[in-house]
Amino acid sequence: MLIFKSVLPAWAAFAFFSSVDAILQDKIVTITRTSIFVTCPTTSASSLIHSTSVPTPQSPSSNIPPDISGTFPASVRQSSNFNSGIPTLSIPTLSTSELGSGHSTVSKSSNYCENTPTSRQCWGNYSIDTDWYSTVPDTGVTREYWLSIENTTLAPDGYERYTLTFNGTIPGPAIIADWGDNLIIHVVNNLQHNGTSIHWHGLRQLGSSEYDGVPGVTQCPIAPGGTMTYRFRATQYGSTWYHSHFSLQYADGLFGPLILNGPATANYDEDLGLLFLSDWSHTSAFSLWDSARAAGPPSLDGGLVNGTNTYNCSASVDPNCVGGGKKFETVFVPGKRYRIRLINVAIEGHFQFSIDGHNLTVIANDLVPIVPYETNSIVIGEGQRYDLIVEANAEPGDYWLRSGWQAACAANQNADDMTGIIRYDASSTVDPVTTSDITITSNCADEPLSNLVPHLAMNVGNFSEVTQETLSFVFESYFMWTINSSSLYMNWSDPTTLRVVNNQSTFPTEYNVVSVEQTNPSDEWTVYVIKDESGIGLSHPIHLHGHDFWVIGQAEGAFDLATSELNLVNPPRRDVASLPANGYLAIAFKKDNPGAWIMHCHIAWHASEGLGLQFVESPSQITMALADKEAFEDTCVKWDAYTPTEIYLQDDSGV
Ligand SMILES: [Cu+2]
Repeated sequence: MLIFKSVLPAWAAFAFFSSVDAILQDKIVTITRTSIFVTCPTTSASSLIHSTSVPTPQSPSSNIPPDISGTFPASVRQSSNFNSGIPTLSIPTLSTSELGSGHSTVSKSSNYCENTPTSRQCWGNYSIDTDWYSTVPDTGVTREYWLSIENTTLAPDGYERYTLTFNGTIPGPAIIADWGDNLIIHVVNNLQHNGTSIHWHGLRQLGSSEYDGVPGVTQCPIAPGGTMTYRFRATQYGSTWYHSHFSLQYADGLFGPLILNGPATANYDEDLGLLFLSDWSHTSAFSLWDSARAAGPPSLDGGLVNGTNTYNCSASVDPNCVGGGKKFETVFVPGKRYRIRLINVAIEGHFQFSIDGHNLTVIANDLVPIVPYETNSIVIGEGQRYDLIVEANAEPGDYWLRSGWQAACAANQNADDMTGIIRYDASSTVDPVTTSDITITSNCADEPLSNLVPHLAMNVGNFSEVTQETLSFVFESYFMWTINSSSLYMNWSDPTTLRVVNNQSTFPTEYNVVSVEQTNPSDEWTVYVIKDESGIGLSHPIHLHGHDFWVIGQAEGAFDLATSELNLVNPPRRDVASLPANGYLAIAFKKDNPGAWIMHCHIAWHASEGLGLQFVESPSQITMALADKEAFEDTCVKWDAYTPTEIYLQDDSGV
């Protein structure tokens, strides 16, 4: 269903670029593609949406190394102890051997409660009421995954093009873990002429900031042919994704689902996994980059729903328009309640998602469970997630599922065709005839803040000042966004984190470093207001790494510290929120996670155009275990050894 055939067994040369310094796609790397996953068989998400792209979990005893000859050193191939080298987090835990659902070795507390379709608020000895910022189940489970980054010719919508993939598919394979598990993820860069770096979106990386995956911030890129092993703990739960944070790579297909099982604020019968909404181009994002930054982002060719769609090739003489694309489809059983983990991974585009004839119950925003609310459509910006419950309570039939492209936010050439199909009869093959009564809004805003009420109520604590940052732009030979007059540009060879652990306290201006120093460990917060004074008239989905932030203000118009209203009482809490056009976004976060954390716009073009800054938080407390530091430095040594032979030089912010 979702694995696309690799159309060309051997590669032809592609010529995408007009300038010699652009980053170009790699030549084919011959790989016998076998995706191997080694997990404990405990996950409760059925991930039906990914059923054909997720290999059957293997037991640890069948720890088969990936079939990529020579890629993994013997020590990795033969490792049977997945706990070795895992960072130890100073998080209080309630017990030393507790798990969520499906485990038999749990020491059960008097509050023990099984997570079932009628008790989704339960999670063993924990629950939806547990404060996950301070308490994490000690599952004792480590899950190990291998991701191979490859360039592959695919035709996701029936138009064949060069793509970048994890293990050959778009989206990549699902990484699934339980709340509290340790994760070890080996990333192999099988590209020949590009570095890479993988980010685990929304994860707090408490005590493991060096595995946040941002090139130039938390690591050097992984050189071609190289491997990097990311090690961190799932201290949160919910729906998120992993993606390349290297330049524009995720726009060419480098993204995949990351599901962390845990409790929920409403009951459901079946977990359908991540549902990816995206726009999609028929050429590489890198081939569009020069014109995008010189003349503005292009109108892309169409969109995908979970990596698939149909593009009309009937009248085309373009040899790449091969046809054969498919609509995303899933089948509902009448009366069942389905959990859909919705995500927007567009390069540039907002969606107003809906399913004809069905209501949506919203139970989480990003990695934060919320008080459930019901709606007939939901607005979702780039990088955001909403967990939805959909009850199969309509008259049995075929129904359109609509991404709901918001044309006022960005242009697209097939905006009305970003659809999938919900069927009640698996044997049906007809297109639905249903219509939508949704009016697509034009303001590119987030869901109303009043709808997004965190279930675990938390107020903003002590802060001493409100820092204001100004978003604007400069246009020299091309367009660059600026924050406080500086456009972000990261030196891939000189990552912030390495500077910090080597006790360097100064940073280049273009690193856009904002210092955050914790002086009172008990309860100290920082408040930032980003004001759009660019006059461009676009809203920006602002994403912060390393923290959930409290959305304390979000409005059009000028910010005035004396008169603008800031809500400090259980405001929405998440990791991406919209900065309204010509308006402001005010956020607060607790100074509780030492690290170098980038905050950037999640419109891919804008991040490449320098719309970002980085918080260097409590640098004296950023520590790295010796093995992690050695691995860090090894990645940099290999990157530095590669760069003299680099063909495609950095020509954007780097992130
Ligand atoms: Cu932006």
